[in-house]
Amino acid sequence: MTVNENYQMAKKSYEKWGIDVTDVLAKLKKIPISIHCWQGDDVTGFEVNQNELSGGIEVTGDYPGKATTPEELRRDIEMALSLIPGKHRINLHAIYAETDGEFVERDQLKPEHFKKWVDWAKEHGLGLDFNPTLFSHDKASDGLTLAHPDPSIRKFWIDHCIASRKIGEYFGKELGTPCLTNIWIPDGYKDTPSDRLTPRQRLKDSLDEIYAVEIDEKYNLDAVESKVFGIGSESYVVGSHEFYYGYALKNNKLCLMDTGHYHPTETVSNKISSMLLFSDQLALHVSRPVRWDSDHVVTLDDELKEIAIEIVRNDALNKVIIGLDFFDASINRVAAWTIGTRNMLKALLYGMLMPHDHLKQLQESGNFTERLALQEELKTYPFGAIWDYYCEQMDVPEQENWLKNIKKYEEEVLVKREAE
Ligand code: RNT
Ligand code: ZN
Repeated sequence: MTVNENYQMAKKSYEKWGIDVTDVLAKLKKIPISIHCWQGDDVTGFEVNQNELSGGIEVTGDYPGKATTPEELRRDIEMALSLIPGKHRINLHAIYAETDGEFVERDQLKPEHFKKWVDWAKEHGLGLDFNPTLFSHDKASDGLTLAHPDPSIRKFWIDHCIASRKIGEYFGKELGTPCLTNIWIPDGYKDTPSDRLTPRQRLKDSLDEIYAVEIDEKYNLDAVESKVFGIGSESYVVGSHEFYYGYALKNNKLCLMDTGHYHPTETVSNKISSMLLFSDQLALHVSRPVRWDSDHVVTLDDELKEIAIEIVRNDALNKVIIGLDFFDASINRVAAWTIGTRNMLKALLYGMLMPHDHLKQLQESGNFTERLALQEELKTYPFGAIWDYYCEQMDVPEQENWLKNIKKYEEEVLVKREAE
């Protein structure tokens, strides 16, 4: 049986429930995923005075072929994009600036340092998102940045964040699609604080200063990302969920939820509906925490599906900005992007192939037996056949066939990098 024959059969199963599969695929095509550039080089970046990765995040593994120049990184992203169906976005960090070998402090970064990224994004029809980098720097070596007691250190990071928002504005203007500029800071304490309020008061004041600079939302959207703990900030994180949720609501900013940033049994899927009642838009860093915020490559697990289902059934595809955040150096990095992004898309497709109105109705009428029965039976519907057809239509390899391309790329490009 061909991919198309399988598809035609599978389609009938969904049509039984009134699902217009052709329409679903047309919709899926329009969902952009913001793919993080930092999977390609283990969050290293291209700064002239490179610092070790800090901020309580960790990349483990030593797989050959890590990108060490902007050209290599872009080439690797292009490779991954050729295996991922759809048009997507690339998410950059300030440490990916290109300064022609000159040292430029982070508070001095300008749009021109990202011109090559913009030219490349234009060439490939990609949107760009951005993040100031408030880690891997000597002014962040004690684990405090925007909440630092020293006003000069705080000022440095405030200026860096303002510079970053201007870079975001530049991306938005050049590419005709608003850039999401997301602030995440590592600030926190290893041990029990004697004062939880003062650092949070300082963070609030720093954010107020950063956002006092007005930038048109047509070009740049601001997000804030919370966390529950990090390595070295096990007992207290200044920018907790409550902190940023409050801040975002009051100041009309986007709350960004990273799926690795909550207690192990707390799920982001269960937060989306509540938050959407009070905010027009939300943002996500889809990751996979394994026992801790380990940033494993995203797999098609129950929580990923549940997140996608929530976005789809609440008609929130235009309200939830989906970004990825994982970094694994123990496997082929280009494959990591491919696997994680394809999984995010698969989860969305899975969520779109469900009779949500009917399922909602079953719940409203108290028919929990049928609700459970149907939810379970749908799990073994021929979803894979629809996915394969979608890949074929979008001109990317279906099933595991993309692995051949990766292997070839590894032999011809990645392995050779090591030898140089
Ligand atoms: C860290 C946050 C943050 C980073 C990136 C590199 O815990 O998740 O989003 O992973 O900014
Ligand atoms: Zn994140």
